[in-house]
Amino acid sequence: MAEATDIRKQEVDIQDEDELLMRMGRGDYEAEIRDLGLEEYARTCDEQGFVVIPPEKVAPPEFIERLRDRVLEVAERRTGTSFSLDANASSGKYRSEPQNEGQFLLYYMLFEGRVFEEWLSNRTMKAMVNHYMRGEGQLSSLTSFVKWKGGDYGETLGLHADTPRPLSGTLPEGCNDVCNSALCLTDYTKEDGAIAFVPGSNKLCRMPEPGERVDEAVAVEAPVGSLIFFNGNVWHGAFPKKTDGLRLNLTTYVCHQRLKTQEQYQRHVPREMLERNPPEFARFLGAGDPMGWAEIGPQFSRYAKWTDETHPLPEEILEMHP
Ligand SMILES: O=C(O)CCC(=O)C(=O)O
Ligand SMILES: [Fe+2]
Repeated sequence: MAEATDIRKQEVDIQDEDELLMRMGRGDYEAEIRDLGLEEYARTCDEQGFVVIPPEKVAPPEFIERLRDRVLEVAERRTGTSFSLDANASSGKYRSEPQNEGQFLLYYMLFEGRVFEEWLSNRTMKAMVNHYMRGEGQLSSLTSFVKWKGGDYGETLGLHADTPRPLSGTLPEGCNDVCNSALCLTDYTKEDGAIAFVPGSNKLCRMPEPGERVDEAVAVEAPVGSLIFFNGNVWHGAFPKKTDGLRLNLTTYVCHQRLKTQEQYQRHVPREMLERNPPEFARFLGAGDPMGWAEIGPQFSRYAKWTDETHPLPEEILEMHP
């Protein structure tokens, strides 16, 4: 280990250190945290496993409105029913799982409008992701939880940790296999079915037993436009929604690039979407990852052409995309 570090050091002397470290996935991601004034939020998230980043540090209100309108349109199309923020809803003809009373999830939102692509370049969200993933995170799923009066996970509040785990329920210690965030598209209050967290449970590195520490769960109350960011090991669920109207979010679930994603991205991201977004977007979607091949096989030589991930994808990779 010491030897490897020494070799790197020699290279560092003759090349630009930042660039070299960045290429090795060890960029100074904390500089971005500092630039955005997020140090305190990152520290809090490390300690208690979750943090609320206020709207003014996340996105302008017009952006949030545009996003929310689009989510409501998608909900209407997929369910065949109408939606308004202050009315309760129904799943209509929508049959996705899980089928809970008072709630459903809208999946695969990236392909539902440009506003979702724009979200994936949000500096605050990406800085927090990179705080945990050091440039090695990829989008696992982009979903929207739609909850209305009656939405309820029962007495356990549905407490769980998001990190994929073996049957034993033990979780890796670094807490950087996955991280997650809920962008609030409506106000979150306890009565409105706020997300619930057990502060510090991220340090236990295991799943909760049913009902364990449910009395310590706190409701995260946050105004619309807030970003609730949380790491993969923290125990969370939600309080029952007791009020009329909708609780809406956009949930950006990220995993380390060595893991399987929940939703299908990689080669399934259309070429034109890659061309109109920055190179980091392609990386975040695993578009430069040779895995997941069909009969044509791995095509490693094409993928090896993208050695500098700050550059746009080369033609050899773009032509692999529909
Ligand atoms: O807000 C909820 O209902 C639970 C959210 C959750 O478990 C998640 O986003 O991973
Ligand atoms: Fe979760």
